Amino acid sequence: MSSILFDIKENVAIITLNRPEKLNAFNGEMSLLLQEKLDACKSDKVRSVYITGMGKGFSAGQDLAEITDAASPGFNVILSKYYNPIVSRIRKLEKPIVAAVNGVAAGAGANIALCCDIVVAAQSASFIQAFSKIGLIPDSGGTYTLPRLIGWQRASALMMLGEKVNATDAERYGMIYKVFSDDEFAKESFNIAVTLAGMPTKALAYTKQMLNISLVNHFDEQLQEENICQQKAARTEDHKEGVTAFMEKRKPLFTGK
Ligand code: LHQ
Repeated sequence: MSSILFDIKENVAIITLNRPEKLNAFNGEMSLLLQEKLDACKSDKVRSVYITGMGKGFSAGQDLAEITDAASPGFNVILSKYYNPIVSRIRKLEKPIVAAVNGVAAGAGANIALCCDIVVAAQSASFIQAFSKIGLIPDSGGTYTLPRLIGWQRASALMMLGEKVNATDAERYGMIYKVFSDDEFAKESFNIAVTLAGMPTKALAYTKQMLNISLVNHFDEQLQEENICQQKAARTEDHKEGVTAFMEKRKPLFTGK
């Protein structure tokens, strides 16, 4: 069985991290497969992406057995070939990505989830910046993403102490968007991805692009970028359809064009 499952339903690409006996910890093969599947999401058939974990965890981050193995490629290769290309693809993909955190998300597993566009969690899920417990620093973009999500102080404490944050607190901190009860989680989280897949795909891609650059731009630069991007959005068929549908008092039918 592959360590990454991939399917497309209702224009949603469903990516399932699939090493449940290891809480979906990543080995090299799995990291490369995830990159491959994220690339497959560029297809026009895909209008949103849903990433979740098989079994009781989302992902426990790096498979620690792999880094202690004599054949381990070393940390430089692990970061530059395995993890950084994953989070970079997630931020650059021109489609909205939902991380549906079904259980524990630790280390790189947490930071991969947190860089997705919408992060939701089951009530029993949790998030751990586990790195300090093994003498490492938060990677996979965690030192960039977490302080921006929850503020410097909370991020600093969580990264240094390596404490587990439950889903309710994660929502309260603004680390994630919403928590669903364990019973409702699969349905409700997938509904978000289906809703996104029926929305104006290009406008969502431009929104994502604007959010990405807002992290580094000054206000005036951002206003200019918004102006340029809004003109691109205005040229899409979905913009025309949205306005026409509003005027005709009917539901819009967006095609992603
Ligand atoms: C695991 C793992 C795991 C292997 C659970 N590996 N087997 C690192 C290095 C290099 C460069 C790049 O960057 C990185 C990025 C990173 O991600 S570093 C951080 C790596 N992750 C961790 O340190 C987390 C380690 N795991 C845990 O602390 C716990 O397992 C958590 C808190 C995630 C879950 O605890 P429990 O719910 O109590 O589950 P468990 O500990 O009993 O785990 C279940 C099984 O999964 C168990 O196997 P077993 O055969 O005993 O049933 C664990 O050994 C295995 N597992 N995480 N990362």
